[in-house]
Amino acid sequence: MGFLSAIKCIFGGTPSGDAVHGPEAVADKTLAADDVPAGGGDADLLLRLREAAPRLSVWLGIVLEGVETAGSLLNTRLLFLLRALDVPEDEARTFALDFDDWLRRMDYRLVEEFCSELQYRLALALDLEDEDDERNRLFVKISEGLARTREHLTRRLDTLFASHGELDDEFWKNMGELFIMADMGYETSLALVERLKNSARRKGVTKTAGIRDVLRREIEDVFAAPCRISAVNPPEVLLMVGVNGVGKTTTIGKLAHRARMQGKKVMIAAADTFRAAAIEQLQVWAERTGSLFYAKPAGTEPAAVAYGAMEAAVKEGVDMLFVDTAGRLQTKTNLMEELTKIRQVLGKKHPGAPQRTILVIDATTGQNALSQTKFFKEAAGVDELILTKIDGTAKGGIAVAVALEHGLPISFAGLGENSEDLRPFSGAEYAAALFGESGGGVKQQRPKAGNGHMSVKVLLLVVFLSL
Ligand SMILES: Nc1nc2c(ncn2[C@@H]2O[C@H](COP(=O)(O)OP(=O)(O)OP(=O)(O)O)[C@@H](O)[C@H]2O)c(=O)[nH]1
Ligand SMILES: [Mg+2]
Repeated sequence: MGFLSAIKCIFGGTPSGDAVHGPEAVADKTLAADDVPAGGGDADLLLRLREAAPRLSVWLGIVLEGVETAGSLLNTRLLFLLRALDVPEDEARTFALDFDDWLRRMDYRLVEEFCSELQYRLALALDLEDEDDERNRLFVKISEGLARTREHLTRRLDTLFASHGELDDEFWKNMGELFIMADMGYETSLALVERLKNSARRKGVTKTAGIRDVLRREIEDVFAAPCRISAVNPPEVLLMVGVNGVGKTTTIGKLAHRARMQGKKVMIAAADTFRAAAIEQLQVWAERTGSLFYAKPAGTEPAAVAYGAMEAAVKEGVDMLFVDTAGRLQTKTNLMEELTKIRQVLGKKHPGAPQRTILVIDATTGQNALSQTKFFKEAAGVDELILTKIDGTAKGGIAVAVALEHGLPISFAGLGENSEDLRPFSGAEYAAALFGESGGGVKQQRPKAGNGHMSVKVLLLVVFLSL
């Protein structure tokens, strides 16, 4: 089933269970759109779309010309674009209806307030996230976040290269110091220098002039994600852990949004029972993303919430269950044991759960991120990392240190506070952003995910447009 059909199905279903709250049903609402004949009544607009570069941002730019606010003109143009892409009529309408509903709930009126979200939704729904256009948007954001680290790093690298011609001991010693200053930590810096030395020897590089490229490739390799079996017996359970305020709850909201846009049925569970406000914050995300929500009163034992949520998720037949946990200091043994208990309870109810225990790390954190990873790995068996707040003054080197020291993949990068501000992490792009190169032509590392239903249509259109 395509994403749009799936979303309709999900919205059509009525959730049950005491503590489970479903998304507001939108299927019976009507969309305020001028009626455009299927196949496109506006020949001029269609011609312009055909003649434009086959990129989502370009198409969106064309259909949004003259549209300043949400309303019937926006809906009409959106439907026009989807029809031009040969999206089935009912799926196109459901997409537009869902977006219109989201605009209402968020109280957004102006195009500049929601344009980025619209492009993100279309990219996910049309399976175009790996398109150059989208990758460049991500690269620009990562680049901005890493600007300060890059500035320091490139300036120091330039000075180092200028003052050394040969790759001698003095050069490597200075290189190590440079990494330490870029927040990579002592051990990691030494390890990275060793890797670089070996790599340069293998490639026959003996002069400093050739080392920049070796360095970038080495950093890319540090982030190379191992292949793993991704198929799971649903529901797939994601347990979110980390210290206070790193962005666990927000990241759950963003991941839930992605999953919903890809047609998945999602449940979010509030195992952070420490504060009532934390439960409410999560509930807002559940409502915003159209996910089911599971909670018990504040003060309930977190493992009891995990138990109930797992049961409800199986009963509801959800595809993904996100379990939020309270922020905790990695050195507080009793709180870390609580995580072990949550894991055990989930696994007992649903063999293999949690399939993904995700440690969220704030990219503006310094060396403490290494200790966070160590302790959370021990207590909660971390499978992957998500790096948040890269849009802030990210300490670029810390990601390299954590990946190198703990050998954990970084799956996503958080680039802001909105639901769309989360993108698959790419080591190649990160390395390029760190060393000040352009994002164009950066090799993809991640396999393409998502449904292929609408992408086939897009592919056909692109082929058609290029004839
Ligand atoms: N700039 C930026 N802010 C973010 C990002 N992710 C989260 N935030 C903000 O960081 C703050 C804390 O986020 P939460 O999601 O509440 O963090 P948490 O880890 O759940 O916090 P606790 O539950 O209190 O431990 C909020 O103001 C978020 O909007 C990001 O990628 N970029
Ligand atoms: Mg939280």
